[in-house]
Amino acid sequence: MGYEPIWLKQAPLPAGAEHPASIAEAVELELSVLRSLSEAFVWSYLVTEALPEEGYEVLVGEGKADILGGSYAGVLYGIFDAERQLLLTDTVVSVSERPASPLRMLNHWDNADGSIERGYSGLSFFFRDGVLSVNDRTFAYARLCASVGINASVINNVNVFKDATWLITDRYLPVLRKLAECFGAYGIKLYLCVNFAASIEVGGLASADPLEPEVAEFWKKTVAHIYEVIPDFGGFLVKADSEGRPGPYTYGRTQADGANMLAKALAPFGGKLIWRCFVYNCSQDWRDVTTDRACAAYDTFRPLDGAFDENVILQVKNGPVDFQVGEPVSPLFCGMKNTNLMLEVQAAQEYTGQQKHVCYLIPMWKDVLRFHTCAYEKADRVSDIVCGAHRPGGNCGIAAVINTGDDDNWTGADLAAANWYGFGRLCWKPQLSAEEIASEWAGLTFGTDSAVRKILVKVLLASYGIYEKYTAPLGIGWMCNPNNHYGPNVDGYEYDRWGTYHRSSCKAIGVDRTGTGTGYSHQYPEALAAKFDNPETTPMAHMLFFHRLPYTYVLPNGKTVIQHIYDTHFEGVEELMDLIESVVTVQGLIPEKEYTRIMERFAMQLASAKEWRDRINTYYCRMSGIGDAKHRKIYAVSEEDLTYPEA
Ligand code: GCW
Repeated sequence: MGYEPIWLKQAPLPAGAEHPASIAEAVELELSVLRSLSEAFVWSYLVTEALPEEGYEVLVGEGKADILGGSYAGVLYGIFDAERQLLLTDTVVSVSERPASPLRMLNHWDNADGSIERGYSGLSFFFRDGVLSVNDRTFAYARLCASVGINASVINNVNVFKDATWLITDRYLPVLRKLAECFGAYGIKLYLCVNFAASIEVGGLASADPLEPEVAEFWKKTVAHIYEVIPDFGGFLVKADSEGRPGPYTYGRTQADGANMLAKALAPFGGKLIWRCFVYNCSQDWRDVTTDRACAAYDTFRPLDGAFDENVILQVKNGPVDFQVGEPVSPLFCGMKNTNLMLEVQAAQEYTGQQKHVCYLIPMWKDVLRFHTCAYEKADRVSDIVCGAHRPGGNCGIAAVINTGDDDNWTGADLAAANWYGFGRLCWKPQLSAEEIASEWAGLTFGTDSAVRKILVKVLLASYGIYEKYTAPLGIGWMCNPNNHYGPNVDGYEYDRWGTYHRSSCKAIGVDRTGTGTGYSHQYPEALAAKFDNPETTPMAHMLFFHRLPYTYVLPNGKTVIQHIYDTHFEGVEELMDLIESVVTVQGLIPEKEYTRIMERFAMQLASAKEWRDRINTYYCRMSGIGDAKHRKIYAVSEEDLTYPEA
């Protein structure tokens, strides 16, 4: 399978160019691209200690432009900035930049057999049938990543099985070294996910107890050997005690015991240990209404605040449950002041339409990043916390479960590449608006024709809101088909073990997570707890996440819950149809291949959106017995079952 240069297509490498063997070579190569884009300037560069390591300045003078970087990586980022400027504006102005987030990381959920967990863009381009390869595509990937400032990549799934458990051994280390060199040429560090039970599965020990000296010794030796082969190896990412994966709990140890043991093996080499907070009971009894999965991560980790080694970073999903379309921000960002934190978002659209639906996620991620945690007097936003405002030292950042695969266009849907592009840009500069990012991406990918660009930006910006409207209402989440998580199924998870319930009855819907309910809201600082305890001050997007409300409850927008459900579901589909109609006008203005692919996806999205609308509306109409005030088509069995609100 081939691959397209997507947002770098207007900045191709010189024909026949060799892969750079070092970052200095990548800088030279990229400089030649810059020269081919503009002869109006004499281009030169300089690495200077006067700038922060990854920072850069583009200094434009009479007929010349100098690119200064705090390192070769800084210079490289400066060159990509200049390329972007030239492609979007035809000229270059002076800029001075440094990245906001120290770690700007991609998490691939690629399995060694080549499949991708929650992958919607084909198979892995790293692995196939247990074999890892480094090839043209890997270099193209590294270049795309560097062009948006990504500096770290975890190439394998957090669920580490079978062959992947052996990545830390000589079976894979020689080829991993090649991969690390390819990445290194673009300023990217290689990280691996490890199996917490590797001391048993690979090491032949009887235990994976983190306090067992033999186990610690196994990891010390393993890590020392990795660094012998790959001197600039980044470190490990670990999913432990979660969804069946092994972890310290098996031995009665804490999450800190597990993380610190691995961190100590990495510390002498400057390696980082990233430990996920996605720990919850996935064998809940649905009859048990007192256990609330939303509370799990905070309940587990908050008591351990301050107990982690300096090179440990806890990686926290943006919301307390699992990448639903509109979750509140995880309270761990408020409560872990003595621990290094990293934010995890999901660009792979597991619950947001699986790259069949357009869903530009930058607006949602921006909401997370600018959320006030109320945990500090100043600099209390999530972005401040994950960018190191309170814990300098560089052990923090932002990671995205990425949406790439071996499809020609990398992300299955052409428009989904905006999430990959935008993720990198947002990590670099969280102040960029969702619109600026969309506009950059559209201009780079499809050229600066203003009609095309305007429409694509409009589509991207509207997409998240539309998706939110026609799927599960008011932030309640789930209601999707079990396992594959695509399409509507209101009760798909209702009587299952995953802790994800809506508990709809004929009178009310939602879970009471206030202080008098499951108590989840009180994991936040007082000001936020008070806000979320009151439906009048709870954001509409999270209303049914925090509250159990009667269908007749009047929301802050003046509508009853049931009417709001009907209205948003009809509107979502209508707005989608309008959007599709507007995209028809770019036919002939963008390449036919891309246009056809985009339209094929829209057809799938529209069919699915209608299914969502009709299932949700019908379910709640039948359940509540309340008809739509506007008498639109809902599939209630009999009109006699329904009452109608006064007009
Ligand atoms: O939501 C779940 C996904 C799993 C994933 C898990 C996680 C990698 O459905 O596929 O496993 O989250 O984040 O670990």
